[in-house]
Amino acid sequence: SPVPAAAATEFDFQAYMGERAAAVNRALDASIPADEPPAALHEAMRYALLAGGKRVRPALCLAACAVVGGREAWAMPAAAAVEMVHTMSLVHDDLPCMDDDDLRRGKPTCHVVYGEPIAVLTGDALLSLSFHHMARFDSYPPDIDVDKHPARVVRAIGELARCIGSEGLVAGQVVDLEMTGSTETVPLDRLEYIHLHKTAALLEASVVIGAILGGGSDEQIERLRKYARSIGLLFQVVDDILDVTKSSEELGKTAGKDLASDKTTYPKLLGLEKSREFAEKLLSDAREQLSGFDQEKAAPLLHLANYIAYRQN
Ligand code: GRG
Repeated sequence: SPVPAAAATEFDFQAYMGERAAAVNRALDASIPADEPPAALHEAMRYALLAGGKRVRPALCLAACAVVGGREAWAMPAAAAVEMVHTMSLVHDDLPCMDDDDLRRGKPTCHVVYGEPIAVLTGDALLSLSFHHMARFDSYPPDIDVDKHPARVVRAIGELARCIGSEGLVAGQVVDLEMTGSTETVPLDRLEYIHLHKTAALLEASVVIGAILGGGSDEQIERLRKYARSIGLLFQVVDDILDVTKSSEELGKTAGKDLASDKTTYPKLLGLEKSREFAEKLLSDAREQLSGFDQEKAAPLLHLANYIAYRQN
């Protein structure tokens, strides 16, 4: 293994995530006025954004900033921004014209509570706010390098925009929608395209912009980009595996729901064993990208990868 066992045991991952989530939640809470008009819009934005969620993307952003030697506070506006983008993508994904879901993060979805027009506009406003929040100078602490930081912010904003637009998240959603309702099995390369765009692209942006704002070198940024793409795909492969194993446990059968349903998954295309092997390969690829960094500073990213690989739901 490229990572010493000691680094893997002496790190309190739960405490790490809890502290980051609390700090990010404070930044998100402060970013949207509770009592300014239009009240319905700000209320809906706060409802969607402060509804819980694991805050994995902000944690990745802060950890990437730290691994290249930056202070986490330099990347906090970006960490808040990636959660705003993630949340708006969920709000739009839940709409009746897309996935038509009534529940999200254990609560009624935004359009169920506020109506469809407000839910669409809540997503639009959160997307705009993400860039506004990163661009405004007063989001940053006083110890940023005033000569270098503005250029890093511009680069980070460009990176985020690219990863979520028609080359990234939105592209993944469009191709996924094209596949929905089709009775044909999605080929493996198409399935991978969907996951790399719909899920991995925002994880990639989170990590890359954290590293940019932390002052990472181009080489460090590209290594972290590869790390993020591996864990992004891993996230979905594990999701597919859990879908099968969880539903087979619930049903008390060996054949799970997704092996029988129309949705194309990795277990359906590769079988459960090969899917698990693929997940192991993605995890080891991700860990390998971290091997050149200071191991103590890389511990959060290592544990985030392990968490994505070994989570139970
Ligand atoms: C980004 C401009 C723009 C538009 C959005 C609707 C849409 C276009 C994209 C849908 C993207 C989507 C729903 C991707 C799935 C992402 C995913 C893996 C969600 C689950 O993430 P977790 O487990 O959730 O991190 P929590 O609730 O913990 O944050």
